[in-house]
Amino acid sequence: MSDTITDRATAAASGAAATEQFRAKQRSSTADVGTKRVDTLVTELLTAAHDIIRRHKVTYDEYDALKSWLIQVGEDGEWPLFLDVWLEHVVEEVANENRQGSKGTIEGPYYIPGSPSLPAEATLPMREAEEGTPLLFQGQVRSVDGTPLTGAAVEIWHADNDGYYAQFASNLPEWNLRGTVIADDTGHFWIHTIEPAPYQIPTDGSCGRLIAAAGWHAWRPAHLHLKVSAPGHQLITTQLYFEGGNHVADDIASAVKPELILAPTPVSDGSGREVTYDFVLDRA
Ligand code: MBD
Ligand code: FE
Repeated sequence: MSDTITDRATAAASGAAATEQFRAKQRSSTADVGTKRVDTLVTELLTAAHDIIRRHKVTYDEYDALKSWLIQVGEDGEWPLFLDVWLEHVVEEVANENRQGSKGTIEGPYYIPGSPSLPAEATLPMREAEEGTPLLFQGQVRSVDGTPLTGAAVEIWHADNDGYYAQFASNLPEWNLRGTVIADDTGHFWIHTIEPAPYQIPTDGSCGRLIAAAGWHAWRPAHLHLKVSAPGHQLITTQLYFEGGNHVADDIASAVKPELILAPTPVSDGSGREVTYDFVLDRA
């Protein structure tokens, strides 16, 4: 499988697309971070680095290895991947620590806004013979007080049965396995899709080189990405995983939480699996 990944989702190709996407959707510009805040955060970051260099007696060879690796991360376009895999989970933890409703987790580098709008019961855009176990993902969107949220939007995006994301790998239709499902009057939705495969960080780029150099593995467990929103409520960015799947217990991106693990059951007519998961949104 890793050979196929290298062919169809090279670090340079997926990295360039992720960098371009980030520039288009960036939450705010750097100008919004005040001088005092930059001073505090960057001083503390540098002080931590100085301390590590002293404690581990970092050599000039190691310093040059770092410098050349950092240059390469930018050339590969892998800053979005690097940051979302190794830092975003703590930013998400801090951002959402006071939420009462459903847990969220990281967005990752492969979200694209504006996916096709679909009715409350819908099949995600997919190829004619899309491979993978059929999955019916259904549920209800409610407010923290239990009120069903009429017309809530459930944006979903996920990898295919080979671990590829549309618009970040070649040979996939533009919106493959991406859609915005509008829940019905009672906040319910029924999404027909296929189960995604685990995701491997490209092995041919800087992140892959770091993983190999450190002796780590390169895998994220299979997951559905979601953004769930409704008027007057806080949007939830989350991911859902599959009980018993590979790397659920050792996600390279540290983004699994116990509340986010689905346990789908076989559909009685043998046509795949189904699972129910409800979203509870905090008030804005
Ligand atoms: C992914 O699919 C992903 O969700 C994250 C967070 C990082 C890399 C690839
Ligand atoms: Fe992902």
